[in-house]
Amino acid sequence: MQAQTPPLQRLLLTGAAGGLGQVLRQRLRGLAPVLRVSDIAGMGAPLDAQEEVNTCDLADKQAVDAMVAGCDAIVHLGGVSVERPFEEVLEANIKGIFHLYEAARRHGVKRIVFASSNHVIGFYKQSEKIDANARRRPDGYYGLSKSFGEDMASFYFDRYGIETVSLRIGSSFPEPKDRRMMHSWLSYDDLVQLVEKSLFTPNVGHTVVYGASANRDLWWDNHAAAHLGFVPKDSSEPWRAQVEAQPAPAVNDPVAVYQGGAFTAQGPFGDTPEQPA
Ligand code: NAI
Ligand code: 15L
Repeated sequence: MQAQTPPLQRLLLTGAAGGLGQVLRQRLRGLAPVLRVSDIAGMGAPLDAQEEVNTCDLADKQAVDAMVAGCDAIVHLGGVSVERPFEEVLEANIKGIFHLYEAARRHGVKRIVFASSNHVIGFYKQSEKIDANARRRPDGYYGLSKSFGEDMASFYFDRYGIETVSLRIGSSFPEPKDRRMMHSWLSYDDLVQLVEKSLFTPNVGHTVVYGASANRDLWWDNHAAAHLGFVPKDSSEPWRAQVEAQPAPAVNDPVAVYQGGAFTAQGPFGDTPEQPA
């Protein structure tokens, strides 16, 4: 039998004001006696006596240090979550993840669940099936920042023993919105299962796992993360008729060609009034 991970005392959730943060703020309650929720945006009052609310800009090293102090595990969702000019991504995602891991090292955090993204591998074609060992092919500055985050996780495990599960989340929304998401959709219930397994499975080292539900035509093979025991329960199939009633994109449209969809065609920034830096 595998050893159990020690029980958590204080769990930190970053990005708690965002779309997935609002879901996990509710659904991770009870995993630790204290849930500390953090974001640069307002989160309102604590939901209950077990919750601590912390406002923090991930670009501010001292503030991140204070945010992490006293926590023993982190679910890191905070940061820029779409393609944006490099300077914005640099502050929140690249400097931000450095500040987070440095604070984790200083304060003895042993486990991080990092919201990476499918945009780390966005330039693979939709006709390809890949696993976690496939060479990364980021599809923009945002994808590059997530790729950097995965390398940060790998380094901090090798050097300091801090374990991370990097979740290459597909598209986690209440329902799949288009044809691409029929492949990439991750239900909220499956997201919660994945986060819980990522927090409590012993000996994960640095594990990379794709976050998708049990959709019919998956692009991603999770055999390299089988030790997590993630078994998605949902599927995009119930939305197929509704989604396929939408007009189909042209066959050479990036949304129909690449796994990263429209992200592969965004930018450059700063060259035209339509794409300001
Ligand atoms: P979101 O954009 O709704 O939430 C991100 C949160 O990070 C926001 O509340 C924002 O205020 C906060 N944030 C931004 N800059 C910050 C800074 N400098 N300091 C502190 N907080 C800052 O994104 P969503 O959809 O909730 O995604 C959560 C995480 O999961 C993100 O890291 C995103 O990249 C990742 N992800 C999400 C996917 C999805 O389908 N929802 C797919 C792949 C990855
Ligand atoms: C992401 O990484 C984004 O954070 C999310 O908003 C979606 O765009 C998702 O990828 C996706 O690829 O559908």
